[in-house]
Amino acid sequence: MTQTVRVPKARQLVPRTRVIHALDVEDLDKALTIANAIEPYVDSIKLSYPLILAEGPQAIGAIKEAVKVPILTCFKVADIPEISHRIMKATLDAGADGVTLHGFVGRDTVRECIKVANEYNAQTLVIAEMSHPGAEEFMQPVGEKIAEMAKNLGATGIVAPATRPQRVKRYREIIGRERIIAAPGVGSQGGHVGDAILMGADYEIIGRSIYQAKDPAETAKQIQHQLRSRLEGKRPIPLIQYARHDAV
Ligand code: NUP
Repeated sequence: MTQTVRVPKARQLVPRTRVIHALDVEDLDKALTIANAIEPYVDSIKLSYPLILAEGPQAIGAIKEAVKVPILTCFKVADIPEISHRIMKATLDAGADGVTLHGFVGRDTVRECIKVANEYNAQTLVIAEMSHPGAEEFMQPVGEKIAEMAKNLGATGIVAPATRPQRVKRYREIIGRERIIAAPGVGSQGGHVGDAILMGADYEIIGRSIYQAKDPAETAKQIQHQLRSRLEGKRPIPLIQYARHDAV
């Protein structure tokens, strides 16, 4: 008799606070404390190499158990399709609800990653253009093609730089209204709270400004207030309502 494998259903990203917290600490206890404290002010918690290399992949499940928001992993998958397939499966089996992956490796890898993610109902964010200055060197010239590919392959969305809000605007034009844009680079990297969302992003990814703060929960709360007052009277929020995304 064949055994039925139960695939866990992934939690879905819902734009409520419009903030994804990049919880890049290296200690699980600290991560759990911060995750619990900041949960009311974020739509998702994103985990990456700093925590997972220090604490192992079971840290994904541990954080997930402690909160109700979806857990994204940011391993920026960028391998040949066969290995990317295995990375994706291991990540999703560990409890991730969504992942980031690189687009520059080409459509065979991206297609494979999306295929695996879809089996878990998990979200895929394809990195079109990174937020650091060096991304202008090689990534920016191909970013728009990557975004187009991500759209055509049915990715949940893309990652675009909050450090360059005009680029976010351009990416929104390319991917249309039914794909997510998550924009890192707010705070420590110089991006201002709200700029990327006003240019058409759905979420701003914020890490150090929150987890390195003396009081991460209070800081996340203040960021939420700041974001709300910047968006007040401007274009509201659910992603399907992006009828226009001209500059505000
Ligand atoms: O282009 C990217 N830029 C970026 O900073 C793509 C990313 N995934 N990130 C991640 O976002 C980065 O790895 C970190 O987890 C987070 C930004 O954190 P911070 O600069 O707000 O501390």
